[in-house]
Amino acid sequence: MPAIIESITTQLVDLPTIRPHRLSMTTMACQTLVIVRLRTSDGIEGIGEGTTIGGLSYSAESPESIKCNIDAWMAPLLIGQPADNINALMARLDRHVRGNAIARSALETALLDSQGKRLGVSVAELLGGAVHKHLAVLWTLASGDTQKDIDEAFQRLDERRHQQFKLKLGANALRDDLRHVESICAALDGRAGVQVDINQAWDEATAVQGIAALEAAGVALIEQPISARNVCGLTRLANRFRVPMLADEAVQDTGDGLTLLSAGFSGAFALKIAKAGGPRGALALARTAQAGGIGLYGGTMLEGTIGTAASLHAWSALPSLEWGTEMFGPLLLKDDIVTEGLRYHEFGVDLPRGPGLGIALDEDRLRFYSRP
Ligand code: MUC
Ligand code: MG
Repeated sequence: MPAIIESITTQLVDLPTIRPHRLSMTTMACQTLVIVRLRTSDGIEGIGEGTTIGGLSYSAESPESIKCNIDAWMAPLLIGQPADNINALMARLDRHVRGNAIARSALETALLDSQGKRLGVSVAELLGGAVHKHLAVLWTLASGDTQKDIDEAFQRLDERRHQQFKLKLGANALRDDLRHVESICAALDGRAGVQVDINQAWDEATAVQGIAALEAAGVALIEQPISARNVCGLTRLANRFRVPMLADEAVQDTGDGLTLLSAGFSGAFALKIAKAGGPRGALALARTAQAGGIGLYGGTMLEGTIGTAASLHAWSALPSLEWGTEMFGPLLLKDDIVTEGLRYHEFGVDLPRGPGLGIALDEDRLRFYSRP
């Protein structure tokens, strides 16, 4: 008799950030996690996380919509079903639910955690096995102040925590953004790599001007300079410059991957479990990219430890991640809701050991940070 899914509950958890995190479309002082707890008839609890950035400023899902749509529409499709066939359960969701990739990802993570615990294996093992146990992790400098960012970078380098840095552009005038990047590149020259993320803030003409200057300053990678919908524009920029373009908002899942490949895009894809509807969808996109000769980057939606661990299990299953990862979400948060956090050291993070995600909730802190 397979175990049956008996209940699925969701909680909104608000965790303060260690400093304001400034992106082109929002400044975050707090991150909201949607925590999913999925209980089955054999007494196992699987946990998952659905997280976005800045309310509705990153995608069409907000923390509140993730919670509401799981509670009202998605959980009822899963409750009463056998818990051990994740392909069948996700196919059932696919039949009845459009969109809502972040909510799906939270549920798929909880199902994988549950099944891993049931079989006594890690999520990475469920996904075929870990090729890597330690993954490189960059840090985003986004305090909004150039000197603070430089000080923060040197601190991270001295701690041997990060040696690649991402800068967030697009909130300021182009001239000011370029001055900011040039100062940081000059300060870090030879000690660390720098890449930038514009989060769609530029039009193509601004991008041509900006990228020429960024390339000259030694920036290694340019993430989503223009609108996610402008696939032809991103392809033109990738063909025009030597510095590679990283598609983020433009590539959610395999469908987008195929569109970019068909348009002739060359560059790299940012994988995120939240964009692809879960770890399995993100790995499917990775395979599409690999088939098209596109490099991979392990992306974050600035998730807490549960979402970050789920991503790490997925990324660990990939033979190569040419551009490393940005799985630093938990380090941006002042506190955590798990008993033991991830281990960051030697410019990267260790894959947590299973069963399941290898992560346990701290009930007291979860209660403290949960919305009433
Ligand atoms: C994004 O757009 O990539 C990832 C790192 C960071 O600082 O913001 C996120 C979102
Ligand atoms: Mg991005």
